Amino acid sequence: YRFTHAITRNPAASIIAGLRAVDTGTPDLATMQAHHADYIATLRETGATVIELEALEAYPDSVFVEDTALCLPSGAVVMRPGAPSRLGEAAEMAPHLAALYGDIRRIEGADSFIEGGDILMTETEILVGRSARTNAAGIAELARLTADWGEVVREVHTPPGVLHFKTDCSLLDAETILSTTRLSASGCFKGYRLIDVAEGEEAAANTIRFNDLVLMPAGFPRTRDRLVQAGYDVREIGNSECAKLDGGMSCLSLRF
Ligand code: CIR
Repeated sequence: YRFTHAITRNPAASIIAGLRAVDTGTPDLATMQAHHADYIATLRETGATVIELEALEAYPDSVFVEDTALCLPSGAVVMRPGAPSRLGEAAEMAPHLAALYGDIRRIEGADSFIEGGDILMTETEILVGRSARTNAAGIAELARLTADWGEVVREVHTPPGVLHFKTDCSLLDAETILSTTRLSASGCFKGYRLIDVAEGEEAAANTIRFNDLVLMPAGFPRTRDRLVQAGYDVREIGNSECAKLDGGMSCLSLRF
């Protein structure tokens, strides 16, 4: 949760065609841009360098850069998104990561699918949730690709009907995870200290701990109070437009 860099991508006008599980209305580009600018300014406030990539009109969901790659201490791995319309986004990210990291590795198996939103990195392990976007072959390939970097990959499950594993959880510090109860009930966080989001505020589970701050979506006061009481320096960022596309705080950046 200590980072010197983040990569973001500006939202494209094509965002109105972004994927969504349930249609709750068309996202408004100007509002999304304002929220996105606030998000980037907050990351920068911690002293981190934020690399802002240009909007990609051909990929409506490309603002959600997290799904395209995994940035680890030893190198970066380019993902293979399970959403067909998002497959090309990973290739767009690859050259930027190659420029920053030198060597990069790629998930390549024709049957392997994995999106960054399903991956929660802690200090000791990489948890990857199987979901509609991430399959066992993708997880196994990630484990193979990162074993010589000393990474330990553990396969877990994203709750049914939930887009990504990290839709429902976030790492708050070395031993603490914020989670929905529908996810923590599976027992996958044994050994970690857990903070549950308040009932009815499940959409608050996708936050990011970024250096000294916790960025969380605005509008979830009971969960915010729990985090403040636990001692975290919380910043609320507007997320109304990304939420229409099942996106949140973690989706909007790659952090390393
Ligand atoms: C999608 O369905 O792929 C996008 N509309 C939302 C992606 C959110 N990404 C994330 O949680 N990491």
